[in-house]
Amino acid sequence: MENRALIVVDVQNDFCQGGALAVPDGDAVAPVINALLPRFPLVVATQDWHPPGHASFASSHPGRKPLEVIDLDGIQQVLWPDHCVLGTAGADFHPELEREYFRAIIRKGMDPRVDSYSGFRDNRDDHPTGMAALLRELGATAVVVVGLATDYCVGATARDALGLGFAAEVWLPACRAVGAPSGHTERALAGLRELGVILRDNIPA
Ligand code: VGL
Ligand code: ZN
Repeated sequence: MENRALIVVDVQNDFCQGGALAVPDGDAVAPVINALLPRFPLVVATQDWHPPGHASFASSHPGRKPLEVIDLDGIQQVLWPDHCVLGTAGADFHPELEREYFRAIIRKGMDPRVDSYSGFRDNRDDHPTGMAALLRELGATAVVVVGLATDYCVGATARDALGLGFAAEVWLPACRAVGAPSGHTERALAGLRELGVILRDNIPA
C-alpha cells in the first residue's frame, strides 16, 4: 500500500512519564511506534508547540485549574497544565522515538488564542497546518494515526483526515489516552467509529 502514510501524533516528553501533562502509560507507545516506522513509505509527525501564556493553559486564566472547562470565545476549552512550550525540553520528542524516519514535522498550537488538537487545523479552523496538502502532494490517500493522546489529538487528527478525504485508521496499541474528563476516551472512540474511522485493537501484521 504505497499510498498509506503514518501520522505520529505528539509523542513528546510533556505527555510522557514525568511530563507536565503526562498521559497514563504514554511512554509505552515509543517502542510500538518505532517498530511501525519502517513499514510506511511516508511518516509525518506532529508536535504540540505552544507559546508561553497559551489560552489552553489554566495558568493563563486567573482562578482556574487544570481540567476545568471554560468557554473560550464560544468554544468549550479544557484547561491544561502549561505544556509543550515551544523550544522547551517538554516539547521535544520522547528520546526513544526514532525521528530519523519523519519526512516532515508539523507543529500546531502556536496561535496563543486558540487550541489545536488536530494535526490538520486548529480547533476554530482558522489555521490549516499544511498537512493535508503535504500528504496529497506526496500521494497519500490513506492514513494510520498513532501517538498521544487517543481521546484528544490522535482522535481529532483521524477525524479531520477522514473529513479531508483520506481513509483513516487508528491503531490503538500505539496510542494512549488522557481519559479526562471521566468517560472521555469512550465517547471519543464511539464518535470516531460512527464517523467511519477504523479503530484497530491489534497492530495488523
Ligand atoms: C493534547 C491536550 C492538550 C494531545 C495536546 O496531544 O492530545 N492534549 N494539548
Ligand atoms: Zn496542547
